[in-house]
Amino acid sequence: MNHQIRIFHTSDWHLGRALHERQRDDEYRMFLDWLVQKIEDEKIDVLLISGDIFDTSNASHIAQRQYYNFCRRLSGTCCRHAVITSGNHDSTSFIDVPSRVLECLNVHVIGQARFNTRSGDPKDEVIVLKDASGADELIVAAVPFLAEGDVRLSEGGEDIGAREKNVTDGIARHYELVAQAAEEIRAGRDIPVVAMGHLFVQGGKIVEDDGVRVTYVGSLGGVNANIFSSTYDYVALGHLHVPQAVGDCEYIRYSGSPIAMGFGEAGQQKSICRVVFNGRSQREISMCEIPVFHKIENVCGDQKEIRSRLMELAALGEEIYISVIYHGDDPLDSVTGIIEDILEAQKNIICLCTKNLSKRSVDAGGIAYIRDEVISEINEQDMFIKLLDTNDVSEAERPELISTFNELLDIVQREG
Ligand SMILES: [Mn+2]
Repeated sequence: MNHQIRIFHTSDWHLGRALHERQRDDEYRMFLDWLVQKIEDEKIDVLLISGDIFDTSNASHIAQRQYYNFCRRLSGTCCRHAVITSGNHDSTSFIDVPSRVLECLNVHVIGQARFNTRSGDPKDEVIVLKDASGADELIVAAVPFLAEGDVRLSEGGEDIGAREKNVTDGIARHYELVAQAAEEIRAGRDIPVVAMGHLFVQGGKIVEDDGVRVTYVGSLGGVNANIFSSTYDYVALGHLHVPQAVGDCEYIRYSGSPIAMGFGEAGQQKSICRVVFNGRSQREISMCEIPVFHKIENVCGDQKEIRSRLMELAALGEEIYISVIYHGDDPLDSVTGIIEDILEAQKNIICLCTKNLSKRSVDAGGIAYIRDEVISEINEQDMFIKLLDTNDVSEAERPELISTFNELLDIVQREG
């Protein structure tokens, strides 16, 4: 008689993240309330969170409180275990430091990779979860985000291509070693092994303005899905914010972020992955849809179209964040005035971003912003690209510069 185990897989919460200058603590609170309730309603046994719990390495007090409160509330539900691994946005030590205390709540965390090319034991990244009677029920290969230094020794004088290959080979080796350790622990028993990961797997879909930060320059193509050995009965991924299976492997999945991270994700159905095992062989994967806790929308068109959509949104009465994208040919001043008059009168519409894509402005040198972008919401990498653009740095020179910049940034962020 097989034992049923019900799993929720989520990732990329980015607690503390703002949409432009707007804090989204209320949305996160509603999401976390919803999740606790959903876990109860669906009698979930295990929750997996595959990285990017926090948006930044020094999370705000509110974000931290939301995290710890959630862990505490979770321990009062039917969910027997949570496994949380870090993503590229998380501080590894911030995730690791409270591990002993969180163990008491049956929340297992892995911030820093537990082994690398020099030291450590792959078994330390394998977590064995027990059922109510104390028997092993699920084996989790809890691999956190792997930084370059976790998977390879640095070698001088290699070009970008060689460096990229060394990183992707190192990641593949890491997953293989954890798979071997998990297989040894399974020892032929009918217990599923689930891998976690926070990385870009080839073929993954991303959209513009979805808040995904490129992790290693050069490895934009990511690792191949075949690095996940047949040991793994499910692979719970984080990093990409669009919910998706990788290639045609239904069991290698990105859960996606629970709320839209930017206007590029407006209207996208967000979800949590639901995985039900009855032994290894019976596996059901389905999506649990997440409601929208705060509407966001891109309002595009010429003056007339924008105006009419704004009036429709005003009539809804519900608070909504919008981004206005103008495509018309009227002089900009008159359009801005009309939009601002409507927004002034309709308090439920909050405009966070406006872009001018009129033919006139594109001819005059590309996208012009009606209002300046807010510096605080441009990430470091984008800022560096802007600097390269401003200085007319050629495409040929860029990879080296970007790579060096990212290396420095990584050092600063790790130490900062
Ligand atoms: Mn993320």
